[in-house]
Amino acid sequence: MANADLYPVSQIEDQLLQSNVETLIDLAPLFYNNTGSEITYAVSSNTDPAVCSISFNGDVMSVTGGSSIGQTGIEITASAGTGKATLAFFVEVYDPTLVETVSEGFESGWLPDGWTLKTGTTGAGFVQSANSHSGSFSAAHMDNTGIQNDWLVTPKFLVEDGAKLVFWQKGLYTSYYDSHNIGWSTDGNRFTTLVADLPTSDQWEKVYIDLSSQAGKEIFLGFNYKGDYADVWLIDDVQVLSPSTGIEESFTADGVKLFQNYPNPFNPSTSISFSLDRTSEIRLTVLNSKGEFVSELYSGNLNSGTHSYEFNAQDLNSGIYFYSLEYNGKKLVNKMLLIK
Ligand SMILES: [Ca+2]
Repeated sequence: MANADLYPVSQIEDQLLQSNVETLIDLAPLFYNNTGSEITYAVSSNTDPAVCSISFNGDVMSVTGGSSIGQTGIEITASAGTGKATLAFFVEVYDPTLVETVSEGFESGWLPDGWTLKTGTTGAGFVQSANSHSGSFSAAHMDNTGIQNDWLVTPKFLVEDGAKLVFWQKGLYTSYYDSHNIGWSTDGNRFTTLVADLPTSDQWEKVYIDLSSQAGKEIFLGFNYKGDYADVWLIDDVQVLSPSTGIEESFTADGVKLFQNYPNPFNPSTSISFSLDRTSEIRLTVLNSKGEFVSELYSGNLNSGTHSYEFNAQDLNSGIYFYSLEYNGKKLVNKMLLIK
């Protein structure tokens, strides 16, 4: 109910936040308050609390990115005396330490490497389209006649615990009967529904789908179009984002210490240090997020004491890397983050 003594005078900007990072917003300037009472605040709606948590300290609102990436809609209610007023905003949370297990923008030939199509009864099925979210092309199920039941299938990948499918989509002529579904499969042929009847609009929008229910499995994901005359479903910038692989991090053992690289995150170079308590034969290497060899920084004998080596990632892509110190048949591993 509108109240003449308490109402918003400004909006809260939508927030783009890093996972586990807090931002503070002063709410006092956002409300006109002539009730004579102090305002108290509460969260009246948070569509996905795993993405973002909210708390209040006086007029200051703390917005903290959760452990789960995604989007959430927040509504807060301000109360003073008998007055009430609300403000709504969106929060998107990202996590730069996640690894891209699948990444496809549909910019090169059709189909992309490793992707497959299963085409149903009649119709054109999925094709490359010039209506894109980014770059020049997307994947699209185009308008056509007849009964259609078509699948655009990703390459097979291992689902890490906490992995998410993220993509952009848009629908045209959605008043026709149709349904847009996501399925998973271990053989690329028989699919089980993961999400049925995804709503689409005529604006590009980002979709997050949690893959935790499939964790530990190697699967294909399929974008499934079912329809009878029909609309257009555009898909672009498909990613599967996963926590990095299960490389065990350890920093100290037997009087040997592997220090956190500095700076971290870094771009493009960083210093990696370790200390030895006696003369040792060592090997210092850098691995990518899948544990694959990237570079050797030193191999040979070193005296006791602290040693530092520079790692330059000029030619590498952003993401998680590991550095590994091997000595006396043992290994210490630590993680570092390149952000370009
Ligand atoms: Ca594209």
